[in-house]
Amino acid sequence: MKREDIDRIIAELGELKCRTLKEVEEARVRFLGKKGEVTALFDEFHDVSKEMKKEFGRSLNELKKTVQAKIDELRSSVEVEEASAGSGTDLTMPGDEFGLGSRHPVSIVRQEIVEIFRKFGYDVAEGPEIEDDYHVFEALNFPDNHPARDMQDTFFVSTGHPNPLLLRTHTSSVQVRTMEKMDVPIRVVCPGRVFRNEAISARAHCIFHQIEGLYIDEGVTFADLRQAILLFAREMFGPETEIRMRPSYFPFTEPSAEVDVSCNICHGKGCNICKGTGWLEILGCGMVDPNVLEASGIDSKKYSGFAFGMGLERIAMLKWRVNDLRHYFENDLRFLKEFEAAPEV
Ligand code: 2NL
Repeated sequence: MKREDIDRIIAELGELKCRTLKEVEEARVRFLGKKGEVTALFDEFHDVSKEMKKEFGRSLNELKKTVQAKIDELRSSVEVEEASAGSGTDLTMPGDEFGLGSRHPVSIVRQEIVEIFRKFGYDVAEGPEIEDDYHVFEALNFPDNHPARDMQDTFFVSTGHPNPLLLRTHTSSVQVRTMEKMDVPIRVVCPGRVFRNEAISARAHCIFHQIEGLYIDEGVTFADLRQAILLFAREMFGPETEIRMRPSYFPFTEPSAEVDVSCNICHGKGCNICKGTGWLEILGCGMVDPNVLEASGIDSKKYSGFAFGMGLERIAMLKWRVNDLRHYFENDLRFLKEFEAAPEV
């Protein structure tokens, strides 16, 4: 055994390159295997003279460690390469699906309605979900003893306060804020989330969505209201659509009406969607009560206006015939994926 044998192995080690794990294993066997070059030197060690044993012994142990470290290093770098681009990856495989999501049915309906009213010249206004009694009830002509003002029907955020905060029960509060800020003529639609203290079932939910509209100018009449609603209904449900108005009551409008559209499923013949009547109820509306105009600083002798409101889940139910309200809030992907794939812009 000679010094040169050790130096030769170190030199070979410096040149060593492996491209596959198989080549790494072959290199390990070549140096450290039973018949390997390093193993052979250990065998020759028996014949080394006594005085040289100490020096050669240390060199030999160092050599073995160096070889082992080099093999380990080669193995891990080959493993990294193979994992990224090597034989383990098929670059022709199709990529993972990049899900864009889909629009929620309530968003689809809201955008459709907003676009129709934009064409008619209406602006869109939004406002706070947490409101005060004044903007939700007082300014809208609700009498002090009205049941909606009760804890039973409305969620209060704070109580025992001279001006308690509550979650808005309709988006009319946004229209009140618009009347306070903007000059007449006013044309706005106000879409948004509203809250009522209801037990959750297929037909009721404590959160839902509304869109309300308001038009105030000189000389606005009930005929204008009827025509605006008719044009909207024909844009939304098709050009053949007819409407009918039934007398109703809201504290903030006088007179008030409930609007039905002709059933576009059975075309008036009667089906289980319109329950045999040929008509579907879609919204409530009326002429803005003079008290409501005056409360927001609008001269009710000079100006008049109409307002309307509808529930977006209700319209979505008519459009897609999904008759359990809870589907609209549970965000089950199997439900959401049924709707238009285009993301909201
Ligand atoms: C419905 C009925 C309605 C209004 C909302 C309104 C707002 C102002 C003044 C007067 Cl600031 N009225 N909004 C009027 C009539 C009906 O909603 O069934 N909503 C789901």
